[in-house]
Amino acid sequence: MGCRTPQRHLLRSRRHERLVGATGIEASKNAQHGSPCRNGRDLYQRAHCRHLLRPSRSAIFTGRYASTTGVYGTEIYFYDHPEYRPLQVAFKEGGYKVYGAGKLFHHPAGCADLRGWDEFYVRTDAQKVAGWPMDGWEHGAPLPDPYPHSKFNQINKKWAGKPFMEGGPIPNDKAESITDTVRTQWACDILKQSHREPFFLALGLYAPHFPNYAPQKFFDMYPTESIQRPEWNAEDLDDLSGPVRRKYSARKKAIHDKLLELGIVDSTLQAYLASISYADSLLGRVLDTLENSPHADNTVIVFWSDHGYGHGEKGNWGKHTLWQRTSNIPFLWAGPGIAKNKKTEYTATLIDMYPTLARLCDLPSDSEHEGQSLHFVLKNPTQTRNRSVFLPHDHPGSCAIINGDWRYIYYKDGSEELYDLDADFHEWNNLADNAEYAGIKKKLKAQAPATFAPAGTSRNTLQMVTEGESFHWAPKGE
Ligand SMILES: [Ca+2]
Repeated sequence: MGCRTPQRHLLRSRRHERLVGATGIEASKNAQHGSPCRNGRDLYQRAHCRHLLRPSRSAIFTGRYASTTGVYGTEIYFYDHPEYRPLQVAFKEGGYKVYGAGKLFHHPAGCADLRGWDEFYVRTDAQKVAGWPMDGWEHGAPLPDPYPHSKFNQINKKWAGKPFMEGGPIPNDKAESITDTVRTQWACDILKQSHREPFFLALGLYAPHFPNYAPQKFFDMYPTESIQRPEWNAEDLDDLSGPVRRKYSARKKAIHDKLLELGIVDSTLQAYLASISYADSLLGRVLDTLENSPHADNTVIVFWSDHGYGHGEKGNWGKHTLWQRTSNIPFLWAGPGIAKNKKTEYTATLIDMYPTLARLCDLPSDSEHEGQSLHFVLKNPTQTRNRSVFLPHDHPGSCAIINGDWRYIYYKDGSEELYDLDADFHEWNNLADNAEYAGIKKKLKAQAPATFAPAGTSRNTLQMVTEGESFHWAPKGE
């Protein structure tokens, strides 16, 4: 490590990649069962991706960073920026039939961008007149017994169905009634059809995500006594700035320490792993259906997650941070013109998906996209170039800049962090104050957006207005 010059650091290989980047923990059972890099089917191009958080769905569908759209949280891009052409509309205008189902957008009512879809599936007609919520566990979906299932929530006298830290098994005989299964089967039925026109099919699985409910058989794959916990460093927060240290010390006390006290760390991890394997089984169902369909040889597949997840690292359980555990995701491609059984070291981001699909599927171009088409690296994974990508925080002015193994974080209060993930995969050693890396820090910071768009219109100032099977947003009181 010591022999490298700072100049070389900005483009170098990453040696500590893991199989399933989103988990934050090694999910070895998944590989046996059929992970996103499925057994016997490792035909994906794999790219690192380090982007996102809540606004990632808006970023995917608009091809723009939060610093441009103003969607740092739960703002609605199609309210503030109706002029943006979302991905599904680009497919529609490109001559495709367009189908969608599941958690593609933020899941509460009023967040689905209904433009462009020939069919957007929800399970009940009641959802269509209620603003198209894409909840996974409402409207009659099976729930675990007891409910809530997690001790964390059972002792919470204010439990109101909020799913944070919740998880548990669903009886196997109800597996086909779980929302993700129902939506997957709908997508498979679309794939089985003969299509006279080209088609775009998007399926958003809720799992893995709190509540981590999944069929019992997937829990059985991960006995709690065999759970491998992530590596935690008790002194990890010590080298962070005061505000960041205080925030995550408080969060650790409220959540991480409570899980340890209740003795439910392993069962919480078990539920997460079970949900991953459940989602993986549904992915397998889609791939099997596609392979047995007339569309097997001329379909581009992209598999992604909109965020990763922390499991006690830096005291954090969840997302909403600028650290790599919450933004490192699986990003896998397959199809005509894409190299098979390869991975790449290229630094990619989810906003690359839209321009990549536009290139591969001959869609109308959009010069305002801030990502770039990955077609060249999908064809030849060794064609990496020096590149920085940007990860927004949940407010303007704070962000992470990622380039290869380097991650530079700055907060709007002036706090800084710098990590070398090649030497320090866990991001335990904050190098921001180390003069040796001042040049690296400066180069990365120069890649940050010059300005941040103000946050978009707050949902608190808007009301959703339903009209038959559609809806729109309007200022409250109008
Ligand atoms: Ca540290």
